[in-house]
Amino acid sequence: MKLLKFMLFVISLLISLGAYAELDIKIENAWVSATEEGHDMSVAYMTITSQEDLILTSVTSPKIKTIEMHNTIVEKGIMKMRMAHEIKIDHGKTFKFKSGGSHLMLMDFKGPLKPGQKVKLILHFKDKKNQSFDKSIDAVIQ
Ligand SMILES: [Cu+2]
Repeated sequence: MKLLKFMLFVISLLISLGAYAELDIKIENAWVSATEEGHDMSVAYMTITSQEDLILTSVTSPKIKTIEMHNTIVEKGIMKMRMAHEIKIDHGKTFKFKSGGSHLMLMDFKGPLKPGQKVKLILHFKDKKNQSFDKSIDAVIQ
């Protein structure tokens, strides 16, 4: 009986540790700009908060063929977009993909992105130990 109780305790501890690990990274306010029929380019925004330093290496989606990470820079007074091969997420800070700043460009997709529907986005990260992991989210089209 004591052994059983101990095992249950270990199991509950493992479950709570798992839940804690899940909470280390928060992805919030993910949304995709709606498009009309015939258009195959859009943009996605979100905020990412992590308790660990991370590198976002890419973003993919089953529905969207190409997703690029872009930074916006100003060169001689002109706003330009530059593709980023990775984006650093510093621990304890909130990183924002936002209008006029870093953003995700969605390209090569079929059909309109209708307001109210969702697009599954998979964020691919690397941690400090160079270990890869993914995080799936549903971005709302609006
Ligand atoms: Cu762009």
